[in-house]
Amino acid sequence: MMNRLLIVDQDSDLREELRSQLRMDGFEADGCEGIEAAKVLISEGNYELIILDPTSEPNEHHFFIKEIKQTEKLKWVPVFILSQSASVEDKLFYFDLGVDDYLHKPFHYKEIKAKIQGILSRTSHFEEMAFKDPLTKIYNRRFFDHQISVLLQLTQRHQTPISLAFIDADKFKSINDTYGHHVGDLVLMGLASAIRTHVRSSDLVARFGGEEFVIAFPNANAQQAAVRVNEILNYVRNNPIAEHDGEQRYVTFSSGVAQWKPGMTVKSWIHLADEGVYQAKAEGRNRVII
Ligand code: GH3
Ligand code: MG
Ligand code: MG
Ligand code: MG
Repeated sequence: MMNRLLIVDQDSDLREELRSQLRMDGFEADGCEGIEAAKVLISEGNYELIILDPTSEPNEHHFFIKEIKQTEKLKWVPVFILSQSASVEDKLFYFDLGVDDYLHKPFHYKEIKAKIQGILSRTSHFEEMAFKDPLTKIYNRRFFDHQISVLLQLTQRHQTPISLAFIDADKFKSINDTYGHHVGDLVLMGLASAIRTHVRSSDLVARFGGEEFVIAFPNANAQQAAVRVNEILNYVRNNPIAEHDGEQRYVTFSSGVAQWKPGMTVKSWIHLADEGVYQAKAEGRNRVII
């Protein structure tokens, strides 16, 4: 996957030159002249790094950087200053604001490229540590809690539906008790990967805890989401998702699906989906309830 960068610089020649060099190195970059355009791009895009030259409007840029660092959705996005000033005071000032790196003009392309690669690899290492579940390699609850509010904001802005599926593996304790915890782990890994391969990249999948997973389906009403969850259930029901000692293991799950409705909190929304899980368990498991 290519990395998406945003270059905010008044100098359009430099911007275009840098964009085309970065593109040849596999970094996809957008460019714009000033803060107003940057705000529009940021609200619609998902940038992994923002490169800024603050020299033309220093005060506006200070505010802008503070705003980025205080916004829940953006505070983890690294900010790289590309300045016309080589003064140590300026550098320290920006590092104090929370920027991640600083380079002054004129610069060598190889140097900015090396710094960008360093930032992005530290970011991805950090994200892996903070937001991924080590067993299943999918997002953890912390990431889900963060990202679900971002998705809800988008939903409200675009007035599109969004649905949530809560998934709880059936009789998981007996898998552990019968075959051992290690096999239970393999089944969880297989279930997570089956879920992930059946959803779209715009859907949000996370391990909520233990043998429980959640999927948020943007742009789907409850019926549409339930169809998708049933596809996953059909798959895991009919295909072995783990193998050990030459034996194949299957699993089923119970799921509740709930569409977000105005006025709901994330908590009440999850609770509604979880009620579907209870009902599915009560009705015999291995099913999806809206
Ligand atoms: P139900 O169909 O009612 O959901 O039954 P269940 O056995 O799945 O439900 P219960 O909540 O009683 O048990 C969940 C089990 O999942 C218990 C716990 O040991 C197991 N589990 C949770 N996390 C892990 C894990 O990371 N690895 C393994 N192997 N087991 C886990
Ligand atoms: Mg459970
Ligand atoms: Mg349970
Ligand atoms: Mg269970």
